Amino acid sequence: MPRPQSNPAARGAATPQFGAAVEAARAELAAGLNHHPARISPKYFYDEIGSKLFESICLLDEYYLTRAEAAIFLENAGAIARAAGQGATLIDLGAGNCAKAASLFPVLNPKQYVPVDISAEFLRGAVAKLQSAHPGIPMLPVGLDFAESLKLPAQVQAQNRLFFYPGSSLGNFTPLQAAQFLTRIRGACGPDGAILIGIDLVKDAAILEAAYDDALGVTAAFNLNALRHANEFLNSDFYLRDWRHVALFNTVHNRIEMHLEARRALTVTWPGGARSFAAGERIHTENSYKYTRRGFAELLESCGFGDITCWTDTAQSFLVCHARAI
Ligand code: AVI
Repeated sequence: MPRPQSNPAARGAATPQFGAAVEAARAELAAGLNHHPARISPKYFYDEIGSKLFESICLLDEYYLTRAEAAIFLENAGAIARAAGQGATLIDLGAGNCAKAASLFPVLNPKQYVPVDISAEFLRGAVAKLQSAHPGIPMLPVGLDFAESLKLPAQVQAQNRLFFYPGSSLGNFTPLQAAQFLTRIRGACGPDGAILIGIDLVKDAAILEAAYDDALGVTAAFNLNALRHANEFLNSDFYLRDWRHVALFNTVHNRIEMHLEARRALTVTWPGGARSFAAGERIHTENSYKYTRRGFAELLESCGFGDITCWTDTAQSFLVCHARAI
């Protein structure tokens, strides 16, 4: 399952260590490679190199998502403030370096800021800096794999919760997983909570495919890095030059699919396993679902949200929605 819960660019590097977590990762990788078609979870993009590559992706001309979302926040600050109100408990899912939420502090004036990410360790540094810049906002960093559970500590205020989930990270879930996740957020909202969420919109396939297959080859390197990372965990012998990055828009499912395609017939081996690939055979590494404006509002409604206000950028490429728990 994808783990879009963290701000991947800022997530602490996952390096193989000892213990049950590594054994679980090895088992997951081996099972994925033995699957037909083969697959590797997108979480293996994000080691130290992969996180830096994702940061670079966000700067690329072709990857419009980050800029479009930032423009929406900037151009609609007043309307967002009116919809969300002041003094919320701002719960930032996948906060990473907390930069996106911090840019909204002047707009939202949160009463409490709760950055949530898989690594509490990583959050602490970002929060320490942020806290000295905003001494009046109590901050409570929470280390939590929130794709698994949204059980927040008791110190998180129950009233006026605003869940913040930007960056189209929801798009890395299947629609079913997305609905389950949104329903869980709805449950954690309490009676007067809300969500502020960013999602990428369906558009011309050429624009989407360029966003996931840039001219500089940064996304190709990001994708191939999953093999390098898999080698570290699994002790496998993926030779990266044997693989080619493929990004295509699947119009049936409205999703960008990323794959790695074998350039020749080859066999990958690891302790206790092996998988042969024909030339042209692929490993599926990521889905990034795109929504229509109406489809996304319907999804929010089906998960217990209402009173939905959405904003888009001038090119109508990206959507930010505020929706209340009803
Ligand atoms: C993290 N996530 C929202 C990105 C996306 O657009 O699906 C991951 C990504 N994959 C390739 N480029 C960016």
